[in-house]
Amino acid sequence: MGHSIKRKEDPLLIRGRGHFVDDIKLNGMLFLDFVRSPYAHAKIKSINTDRAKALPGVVAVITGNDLKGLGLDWIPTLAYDNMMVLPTEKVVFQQQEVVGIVATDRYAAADAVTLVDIEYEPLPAVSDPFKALEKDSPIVRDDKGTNHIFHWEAGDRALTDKAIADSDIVVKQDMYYPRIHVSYMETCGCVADFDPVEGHLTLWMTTQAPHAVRTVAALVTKIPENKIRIISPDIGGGFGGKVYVYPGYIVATVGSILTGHPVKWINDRSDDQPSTAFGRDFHMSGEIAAKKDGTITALKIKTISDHGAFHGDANPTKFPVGLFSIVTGSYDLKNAFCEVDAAYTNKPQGGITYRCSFRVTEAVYVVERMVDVLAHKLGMDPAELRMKNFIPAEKFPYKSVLGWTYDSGNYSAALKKAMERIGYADLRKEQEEKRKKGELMGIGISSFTEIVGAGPSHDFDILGLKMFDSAEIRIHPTGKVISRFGTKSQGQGHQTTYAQIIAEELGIPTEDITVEEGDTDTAPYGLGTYASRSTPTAGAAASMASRKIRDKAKKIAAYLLEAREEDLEWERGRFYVKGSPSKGKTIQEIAFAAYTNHPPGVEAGLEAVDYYDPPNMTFPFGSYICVVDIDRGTGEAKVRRFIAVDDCGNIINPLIVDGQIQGALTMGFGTSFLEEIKYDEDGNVFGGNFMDYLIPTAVETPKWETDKTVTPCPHHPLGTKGVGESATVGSPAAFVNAVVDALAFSGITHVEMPLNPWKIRKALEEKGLALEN
Ligand code: MCN
Ligand code: CUM
Repeated sequence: MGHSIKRKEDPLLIRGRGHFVDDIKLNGMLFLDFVRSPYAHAKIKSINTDRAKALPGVVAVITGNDLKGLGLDWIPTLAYDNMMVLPTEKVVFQQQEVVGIVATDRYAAADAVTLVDIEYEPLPAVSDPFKALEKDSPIVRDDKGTNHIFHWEAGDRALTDKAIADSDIVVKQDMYYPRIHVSYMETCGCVADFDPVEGHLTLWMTTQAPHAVRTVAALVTKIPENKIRIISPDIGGGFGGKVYVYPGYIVATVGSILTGHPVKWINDRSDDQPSTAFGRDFHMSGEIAAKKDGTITALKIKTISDHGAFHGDANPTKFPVGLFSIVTGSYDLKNAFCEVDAAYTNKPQGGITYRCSFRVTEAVYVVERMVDVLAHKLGMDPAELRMKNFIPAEKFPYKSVLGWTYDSGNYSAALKKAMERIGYADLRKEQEEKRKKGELMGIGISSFTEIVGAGPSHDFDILGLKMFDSAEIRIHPTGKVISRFGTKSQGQGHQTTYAQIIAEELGIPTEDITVEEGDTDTAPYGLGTYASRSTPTAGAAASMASRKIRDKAKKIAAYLLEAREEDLEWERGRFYVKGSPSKGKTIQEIAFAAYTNHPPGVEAGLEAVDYYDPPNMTFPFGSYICVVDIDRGTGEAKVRRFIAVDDCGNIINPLIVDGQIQGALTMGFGTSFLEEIKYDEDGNVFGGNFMDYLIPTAVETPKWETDKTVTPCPHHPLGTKGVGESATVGSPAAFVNAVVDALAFSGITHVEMPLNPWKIRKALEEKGLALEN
């Protein structure tokens, strides 16, 4: 632990020897493609599949009515809603799957897609959640009769209103967190193979949560759970988008059942981007109040959340908006209130994806932006305002006014370190001088607090499945280890870091430890990888299972050494007799004895399973500082420097953590400057493919500087906290704060993401700051 060993998974991947879903080729395998809706909202008057069926190579054509016969035209989502698999009466978003075509090859399937004749009657669509919540809005979901999904609130409204009324200064700011797509390298897909003789389904699929999917599949299809095997092979990025269940998985399965052949479905990019789950789409109105000296007295946030046509979040909390109530962030606030109203619109489902920690992204963005808006209003340095209001290090464990118990933290230390690294005081002087010369530069801070690691099972479940996670460790006679986990890496490096945890606990070299995940037939039950929960849950389980093995190993060692257990001492990889260090047995010798010479009364073998239910979430944090220079001609904001100081407690592998942070910063950068999916009034999608959805490449991406502080987690067996999402959660506020900081002197209080040159140029023009060509 603590060593930057290279990732064990990489040699295979970089030599093209990975095993992704599309690498699976089975005898007689057929291919599935979809006819998709050109309309955002339309009645289906008729579907004629004759011409498609007549095309050579077409084996089956599957419509909503076919699924209805099987009770599969609608299925439950992970958020207690239902979603259409294929429509029978109307379509509810553009690019929705309408008819599935199963053919002998991909090309025949794609050709047949163009031969299905569907008569639509367009209906008025609603793509704006504010309009969706108005009385006369078109209704997206006839089964619900309303576009209002839920109202949720946290905190004391009356006390917060009173604190706001009693304060010296109040500032308000509206802000929109745009709809974005994770744009993983590998699109969603599966291979479904139903064996009619055994009544057994094998489903290779791009899912982050194979066990949960299997249980839900068993309940929905009535195929017994032991006859469903879900395998998540290598996954080319999930980022939350592969927790959701998509029609392709179900129609491929039905296709295999109907045809008796394996069926493969792989989304094209331009199918995937506009139809799979998006992230964010949160319209927030913030209000922050303070005393003249900068003491923050209250925070109030009102939000309209756009969920698209189905509420499908894989949200493991009892709160419909995930962990948004972490919105008081790093600050010691006495009064806070937040409320969210969620709307159905004619868009695909989503909200909780894109390294979001379940709405923590939105919460961090709004509080970190509000603090900056307040600082500018007060004429106070944003760093000073933060330092003044941080939860002091000595107050941990800290109970927030909205109900979370933060495990540990030292926020001022992280911010101080970031300020020193970037030379904050000098930058402020430079900014002043540049402004005199008419040059625009800005400095943006974000001091975020994350909440990850779901979770304590009393508060966290998915459809009743409790949020623990698991590790199973088997040591074989020669001391080599096979370990299996209920989580599923999509690129996070679990094969390496779990091996490091076991190596730390048992002293077995990492190269002797195999880590397996993602096969429900072999791995112990677990809830999967998302919410940066793997290290806090399954990582902890690896520790606990190792310790169980150590306890048994001690018994065997005592027997071998003819000593009492109490007289044995553990050093990495070895028990020895207290006082005579040369008299000892290595873990490998003990493993061999466990199968060849185990003590009477002790079971043979050396293995253990642990299901770890964490006592609390983990609360990683950090302080990021961004410096931008703005071109008054083009409106381009260029990131000159960006320093990220992260604290995720004790670190298992610094190289992997740094990779996680750099990747997540790049995604935060994309969110802030480039990416956005938009819809026009009729629900036509813009940004549904890589022609007009911009993601950062190596060319645009700034050079990241990273650093850390270490505040161990008090309740995790290794003192670690999660980290996978921290930088996506924390960084957008730093980018936007930097751009607004450059412009604030002119009275600009906010510019919406993505901060493209066009938007910044427009803001400059409004204030007479734009240079003419
Ligand atoms: N780690 C560590 N020391 C710590 C904390 C973490 O060495 N103190 C290591 C872990 O052991 C693990 C990695 O860092 O190898 C991430 O761990 P963790 O924070 O526990 O997050 P998860 O493994 O649960 O990954 C989920 C998280 C989420 S929710 C999204 S979204 C995301 C992310 O990870 N998706 C990713 N990072 C991603 N990285 C890649 N390459 N691909 C994705 O799809
Ligand atoms: Cu919110 S994206 Mo991750 O939790 O898989």
